[in-house]
Amino acid sequence: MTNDFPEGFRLLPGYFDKQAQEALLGEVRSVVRAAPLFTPVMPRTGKPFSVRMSNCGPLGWVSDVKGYRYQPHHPETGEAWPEMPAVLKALWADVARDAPPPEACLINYYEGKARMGLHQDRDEDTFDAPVVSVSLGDTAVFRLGGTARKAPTRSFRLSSGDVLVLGGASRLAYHGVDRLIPGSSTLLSGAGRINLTLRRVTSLESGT
Ligand code: MD3
Ligand code: FE
Repeated sequence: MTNDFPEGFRLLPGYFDKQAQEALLGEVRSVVRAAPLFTPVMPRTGKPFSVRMSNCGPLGWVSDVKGYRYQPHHPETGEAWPEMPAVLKALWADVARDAPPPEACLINYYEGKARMGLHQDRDEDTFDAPVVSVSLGDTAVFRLGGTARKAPTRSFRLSSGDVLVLGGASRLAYHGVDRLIPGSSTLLSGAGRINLTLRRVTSLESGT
């Protein structure tokens, strides 16, 4: 059936309860104090993203006119990314048991009409490890397709506290965020949504 979830795709609704979401939000706020949100721009065109970003962990994902890449420092402050909070390492250990440790946690901050177009995550040197994502704040209307851009897509909601694990065939699936549902969560002081995406970037064989 074309509309089944791909192999390796796991949605864990409510993985983090309200109290755990509050604690995680505190960790994110302290990361963002040290590594302020920046506005990435599209390679070549310089068109700004509608989502603002930061990172924690040894490597962070950035996008500028030169391209997409992982780097060990913040693009504006030049400082090393803050350490990945223990709770996120524990999440990875729980849901990505067989994979080497995560190297990057991308923090996406959505406000208002922010969205993310359909894309694949393929800036990593290895696709063996899953991608693990955590949603906080307003519910997102999320779109998941197949490994070909033209494959059919399905849409579903990601709510605060939900965890997604994208392993196996789903690791290279096209995906995006169509929109937020304003007022769907009271976790953040204003409206908005935070998504945390944990990734292994280098393969163990190639070293860092
Ligand atoms: C499906 N972020 O940062 S998270 C991204 O909600 C990204 O901010 C979205 O796509 C967000 O690259 C979606 C869920 C997600 C993350 C990675 C995936 C779904 C995925 C990789 C493959 C397939
Ligand atoms: Fe993505």
